[in-house]
Amino acid sequence: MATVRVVHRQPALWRQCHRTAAIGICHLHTSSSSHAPSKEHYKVLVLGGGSGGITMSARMKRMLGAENVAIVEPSEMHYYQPIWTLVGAGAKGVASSGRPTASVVPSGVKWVRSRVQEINPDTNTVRTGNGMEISYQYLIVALGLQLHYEKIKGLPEIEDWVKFKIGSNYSVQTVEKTWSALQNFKEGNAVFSFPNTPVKCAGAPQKIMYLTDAYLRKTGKRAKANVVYNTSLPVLFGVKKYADALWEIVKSRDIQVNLRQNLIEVRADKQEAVFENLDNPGETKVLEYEMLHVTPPMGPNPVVKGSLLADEAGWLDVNKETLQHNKYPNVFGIGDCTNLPTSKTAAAVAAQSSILDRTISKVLKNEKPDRKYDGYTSCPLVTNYNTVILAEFDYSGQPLETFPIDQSKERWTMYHMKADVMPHLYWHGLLKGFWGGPGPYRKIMHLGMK
Ligand code: FAD
Ligand code: UQ1
Repeated sequence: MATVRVVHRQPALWRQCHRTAAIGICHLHTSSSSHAPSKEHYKVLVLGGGSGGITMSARMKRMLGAENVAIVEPSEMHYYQPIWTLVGAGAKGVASSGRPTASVVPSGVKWVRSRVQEINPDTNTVRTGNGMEISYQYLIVALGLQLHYEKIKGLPEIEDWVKFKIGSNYSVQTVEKTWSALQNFKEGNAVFSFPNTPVKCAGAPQKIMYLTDAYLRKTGKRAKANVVYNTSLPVLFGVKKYADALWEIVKSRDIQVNLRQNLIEVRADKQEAVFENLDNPGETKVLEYEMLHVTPPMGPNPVVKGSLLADEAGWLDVNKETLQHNKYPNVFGIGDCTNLPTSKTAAAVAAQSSILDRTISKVLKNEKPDRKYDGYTSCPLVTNYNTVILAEFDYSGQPLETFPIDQSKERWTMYHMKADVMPHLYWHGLLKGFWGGPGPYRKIMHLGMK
C-alpha cells in the first residue's frame, strides 16, 4: 500500500493526507465538487513503465522506500522490445517478449494504471486519464517516444498487412507480420525502410534485412530476390568503424543500399512503395515489393511535447551529463523521451539509470551532481541467425567497447549474448535496478590492454 511518508512544507490538504497515511493510499476528495480529481502525493513520481520507468522505480524504491514511489503506466503488458528483431525473423516467439506490467512494477510501489494527460511542472502536478491529480516532490519522466505509422500515406490497416506482405518489427501488433511476409516470400524485391526522423535502435531497420537475406538463402529463394535497403540517412551506420564492416557485408551478400531515400507512401493493392529522394525533394521513385519492412517515422511523446518540459523539437530537455531537467531542478529524464544526443537504446537506458540514481541521491542531499553520463549506447547488429557485430559508442561517436576484442567483426558469441544472455540481464538486472551498463566491466576487461 502506498503511504505518504516524507512530506515537506505541504499545504493543509497534504498534512491531512499525512495523518491518514496509516490506513494506506492518500485519496482525497474536495468537498466542493464530486467531480473534482482525486489527489495523491508522492515523493518520487515516475512517468512511463517501460525500460527506463521500471528501472528507475526499482532504484528509487531502494533509495527511499516503496511507499514514497509511484509509477504511471496504462499498459497491462511490459515488452522487451530488443527481442522483436528476432521475433520478426522467426527466431523467437512474440510471447517471450512480454510480461504483465504487474510483475515488473517493484512490489510496494504504487502503480497508477492510467495515461498521463498533462504535466504541470510549475505546480508539481500531473493529471491522469482516470481523473487523478498527482503531486510530486521529484519527477522522473520516462515516457518513451511515439511511433507515427499514420504519417506514411496509404499504409493499410494492420489487419490487412499479411495480405499486403507488410511487416514492422517496431510494434507488438506488427512484429509477427514481418515473419509472415518472410515465409510468404516467393520472388521479387524485399524492401526495408529507415525514416527521416530520430529512431530508437538505429540498427534495427537493417538487422531484419540481414536476417531476411539469410532466411532467403536458407530456403533457396535468394536467387529470385533483390534485397533493397532504402535509408533516409546519408550513411549506412553512424559510427564509421561499424559502418565500414557493414558495407563489406552488404557488398558480399549482394544487398542494394540506397541512401537518402525516405518512404512516403505505400500503394498496398499494387504492392508498391514510394520513396522520396531527400537530396532532391519532390523527386520520387516507385519500387514494387514482394515484402516490405516498415520502420515508421518517430517523434517525441505528445505529453512531453505539449508541456513546459520540452525543448523546441518536443523532446524532454535534460542536462547531457546529469540527466536533470535544464529548467526544473526537481525533474529528471531517462531514455527515448529525452533530448540526450545519443542513440536511443535500452543499453543507453542502463548506463543512464546508474548516473540518474547518483544525480538524484546528490540532489536529495542538496549536493551537486558529480557523475557524468558519457552518452554510452550500444546496438547489437544482428547480421545472421548466428552472428552479431556489437556496436558500442559514446556521445563523440567513438567506439567504447566492453570486450578487449575487435567488436566490428561478426561473432557468434555476441549473437548468443544478444539472443540468450541479454533478456535475462534485462528482466533480472536492469528492471530490478541492478544493471547500470557495462562501464565498470569495461574498465576491468581493458586493464593493461589499452
Ligand atoms: P519504452 O521502453 O518504450 O517505454 C515507454 C513507456 O511509456 C511505455 O511503457 C509506454 O506505454 C509509456 N507511455 C507512453 N505514453 C504514456 C503516457 N501518456 N502515460 C503513461 N505512460 C505512457 N535497445 C537496445 O539496447 N538493444 C537492442 O538490441 C534494441 N533493439 C531494438 C529493436 C526494436 C525492434 C525496438 C523497437 C527497440 C529496440 N531497442 C534496443 C530500443 C529499446 O527497446 C528502447 O530504446 C527502450 O525500450 C527505451 O526505453 P524507454 O523507457 O525510454 O521507452
Ligand atoms: C545492455 O546493457 C542492454 O540493456 C540491458 C541491451 O539491451 C538489451 C543491449 O543490447 C546491450 C548490448 C547492452 C550492453 C551490455 C553489454 C554486456 C555489452
